[in-house]
Amino acid sequence: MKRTSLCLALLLGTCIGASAEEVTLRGASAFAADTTFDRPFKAFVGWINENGKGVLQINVVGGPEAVPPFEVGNAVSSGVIDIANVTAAFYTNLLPEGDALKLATNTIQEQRQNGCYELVDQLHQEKMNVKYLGRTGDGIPFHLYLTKPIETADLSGLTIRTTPVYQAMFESLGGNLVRTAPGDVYTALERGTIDGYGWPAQGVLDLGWDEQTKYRVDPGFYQVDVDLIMNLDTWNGLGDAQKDLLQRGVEWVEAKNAENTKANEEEFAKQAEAGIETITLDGAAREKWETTAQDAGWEAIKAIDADTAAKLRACLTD
Ligand code: 173
Repeated sequence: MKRTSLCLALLLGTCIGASAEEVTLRGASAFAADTTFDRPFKAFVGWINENGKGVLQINVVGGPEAVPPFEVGNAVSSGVIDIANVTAAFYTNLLPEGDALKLATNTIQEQRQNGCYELVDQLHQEKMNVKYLGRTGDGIPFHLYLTKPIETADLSGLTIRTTPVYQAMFESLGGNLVRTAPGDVYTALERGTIDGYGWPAQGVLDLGWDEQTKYRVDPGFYQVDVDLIMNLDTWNGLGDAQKDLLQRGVEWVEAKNAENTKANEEEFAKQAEAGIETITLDGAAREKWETTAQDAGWEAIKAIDADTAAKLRACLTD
């Protein structure tokens, strides 16, 4: 009997590794369904569910309404959720160094070549019991959006919504900062409790924030990291075919990062149509803006762990 089922399994090609049976992972996204930073995850889940029949499926249990964005890291770390779509800025409580991912100037494909992916994966495994699968968002910078104009790289007198992404930079430029999840930005703008917010080049219109936004400050800075992370115990319990499927799915969705430069341009055109004016910092103001972004960003990582900061800088900016 046993031999027959083993042969059958071999014929069907599903008998590799510990978990030959189809596994269903519980997934969650830190970004609201059908908004910019959820779309690559949705595509990834679709790819897995299409190509992983009989091997592995992902059931997305929800977005920020199900798991608050700043809790997603904890949920994956503890195994409440198996796999998630989340930026490292939302789990700095578990992996403060993860904030360096935004400082990458190269692509995830380059990071897979130069060993950076392994380093980032190792940090996730050791510090938060998480397998780092990969990243979307390459090629999308962050910007400051405002309801009041600025003339130079000076944010004093302004209250700005932040996350760890913008914290060090905006603080160095004199801003008053309030940290909120994306879901609280609209109301904060409407009530006038903030004068602006940090957000990537893409997504403002999706969220309806254009109604409350007057200016985008250029240039952008840093690079979005929206990471696919997985509970390490769940990962370790998978068979080779399941791991291979996930890795192929991740690389498939990462290849789409190349579309982001064009998408940024399209988004800027839509922002302009929606009445968002561009404030372009030039000359000394631009220099200060860009230098502060880099210096304050890396100083913050160095203050967490100088050795890790040096290693990450070497491979994220080579
Ligand atoms: O502004 C944010 O909420 C934030 O940190 C972020 C990071 C990556 C993608 C989108 C938003």
